[in-house]
Amino acid sequence: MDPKVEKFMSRIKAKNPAEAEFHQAVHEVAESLIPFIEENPRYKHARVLERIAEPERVILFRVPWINDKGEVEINRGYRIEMNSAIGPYKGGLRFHPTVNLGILKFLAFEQVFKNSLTTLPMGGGKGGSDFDPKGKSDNEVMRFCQSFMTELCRHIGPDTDVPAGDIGVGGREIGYLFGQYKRIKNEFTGVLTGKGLQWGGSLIRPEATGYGAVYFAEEMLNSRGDSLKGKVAAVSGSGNVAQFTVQKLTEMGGKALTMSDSAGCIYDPEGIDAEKLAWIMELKNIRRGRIKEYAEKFGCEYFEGKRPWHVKCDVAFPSATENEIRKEDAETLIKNGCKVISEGANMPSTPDAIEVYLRSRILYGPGKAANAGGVAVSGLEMTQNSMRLPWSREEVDSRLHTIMKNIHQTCVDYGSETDGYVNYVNGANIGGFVKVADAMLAQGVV
Ligand code: NDP
Ligand code: 2IT
Repeated sequence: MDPKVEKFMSRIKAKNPAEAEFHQAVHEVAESLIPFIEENPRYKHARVLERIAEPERVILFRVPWINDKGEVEINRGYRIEMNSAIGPYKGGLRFHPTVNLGILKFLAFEQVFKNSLTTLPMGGGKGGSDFDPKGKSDNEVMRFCQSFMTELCRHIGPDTDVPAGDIGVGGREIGYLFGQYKRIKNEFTGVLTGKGLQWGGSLIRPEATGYGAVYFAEEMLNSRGDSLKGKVAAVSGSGNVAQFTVQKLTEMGGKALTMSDSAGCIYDPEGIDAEKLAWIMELKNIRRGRIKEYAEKFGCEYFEGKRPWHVKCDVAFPSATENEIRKEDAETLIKNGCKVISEGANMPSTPDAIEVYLRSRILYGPGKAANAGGVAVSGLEMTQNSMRLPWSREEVDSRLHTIMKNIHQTCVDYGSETDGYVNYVNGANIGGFVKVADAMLAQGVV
């Protein structure tokens, strides 16, 4: 390891003990940025990287609520306000039992660079709770959301901090959160994104992350004179990001062979076409069932407890959660001919899996670039809310497409190596850093 990176990381670890995912995210960025900062001493003298790695504010609170049996339950709520140099804090809320401070700090840290890459004026933040929506009734979810927002509402606002969805937080939760915010503040504002279309939401926001990850894969392939047409893909997850990845991939002439959830994965060699996807959307978004039921319904294989990386594919779209592709999975993917990884999820590949991709010179689009379409359309939702004027589906989709092309170009500009190989990790980290760092320099030591 570069001794400068090692020294920087030992301070981060000492200051943020027991936050493994945060260390992992910061380490990856430090490896790209420390050599760049050595060549650009203005960032070094102002200690910009050290400041970026320290949240501007962390809010941690009790979320008490009453379940359907009349018992009191207590969860923990968080909001990490990471960086506001280029706009209000912006980023999702995650409700999942694994949520802790280190996970949300890694997500907030990634969000700062991602939001900068979109070119829109958004700072970085993330929040959530260890609340598990699985198996809870609608009423329980509503009471939890109301209690969560009763505290969160004093910290957020349309010009201060604008949360959205992430794992376990979709249209239903955003509705309950928005209702409670409006009730307490007596204000109808764009304080959350991912809202319903009748009350300030944007067309294409639900689709945006998955569509964006597919547009990004297409851009990477185009750079090598290829395209997604006729390609077969392994997709993990079966939530928001995975569903719209499969939809757009199919529209663009590719075929998704797999989807998964936390219990296992399905493998459908015929491909998950539009009709089967509609069935999955009903299963996951309305009935809230398990992906295993797909195998029973359509008569294909189901692998209990497995992720889909053993399946032969041209492209992989990890779209479930962090660290879901390990070194051995990366080696299997490459051995089976996979040439493109476009990350819909945040940090789905472990550092040694990323090493395998880069050594193999495949097209690897890291999450902060490839999944930026979601927050980009959140930014467009904020714009429409400010104008009090909604855009058409075509307008939003074409802006999303342009943003993904621009992010790709930024990665090429900052990540091209002497032999022409594009290291999208360096490209995204440096490309995302420059705008935030220059804003921090201009605004003084704050
Ligand atoms: P959803 O809650 O809609 O879906 C999550 C999916 O991933 C489900 O299929 C879930 O399975 C699976 N999953 C979640 N946690 C685990 C786990 N620990 N192990 C195995 N499978 C798991 O979330 P999203 O689709 O919104 O988010 C997916 C990923 O995309 C996350 O990494 C998120 O941070 C990232 N992302 C999301 C954006 C958005 O706009 N929503 C934007 C950018 C990134 P199960 O139902 O069994 O839990
Ligand atoms: O990780 C992410 O970029 C998101 N969950 C979306 C954030 C947002 O504000 O739309």
